[in-house]
Amino acid sequence: MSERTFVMVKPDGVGRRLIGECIRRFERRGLKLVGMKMQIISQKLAESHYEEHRARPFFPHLVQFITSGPTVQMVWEGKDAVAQVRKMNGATNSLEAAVGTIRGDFGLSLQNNMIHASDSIETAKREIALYFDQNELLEYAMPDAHWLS
Ligand code: 3AN
Repeated sequence: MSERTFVMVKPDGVGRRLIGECIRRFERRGLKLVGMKMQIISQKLAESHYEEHRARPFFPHLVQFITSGPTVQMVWEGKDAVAQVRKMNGATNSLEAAVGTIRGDFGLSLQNNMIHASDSIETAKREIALYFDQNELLEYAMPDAHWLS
């Protein structure tokens, strides 16, 4: 089923010049980019994004890290997009992420793990709304769509 997922290249991914590498992988997979922006996110936005981790001991570090430099926000659309992207990103802890995944190929730690992606369709809806207005998400046709449904 076609769905949308939210993806963010974190400050380590931007700082290591790997934005293009991430985009290239999602494009080649057959996903469609429907929204993209770049920003240093505010403390308030970071806290909202990681709301579910508020009580965890690593929360302050998580917020400090994600606000420490530029990040890239994207919305990718396609068949089973949420699960596809989670699989392509790899396990949260880069050391456990399979080689061939983004984290498995480039990540060095649990925190500096390059990239974030929504873990369910519900989370994707919440995260997309947190970062994008409706008019920033594009609807357009791709010529290869019939191969990818
Ligand atoms: P994912 O990003 O794979 O969905 P989550 O949502 O469990 O993982 O965690 C959000 C982020 O919090 C992770 N990407 C990682 O940067 C950080 N994190 C998760 N667990 C820990 C931990 N035990 N210690 C430090 N940082 C953590």
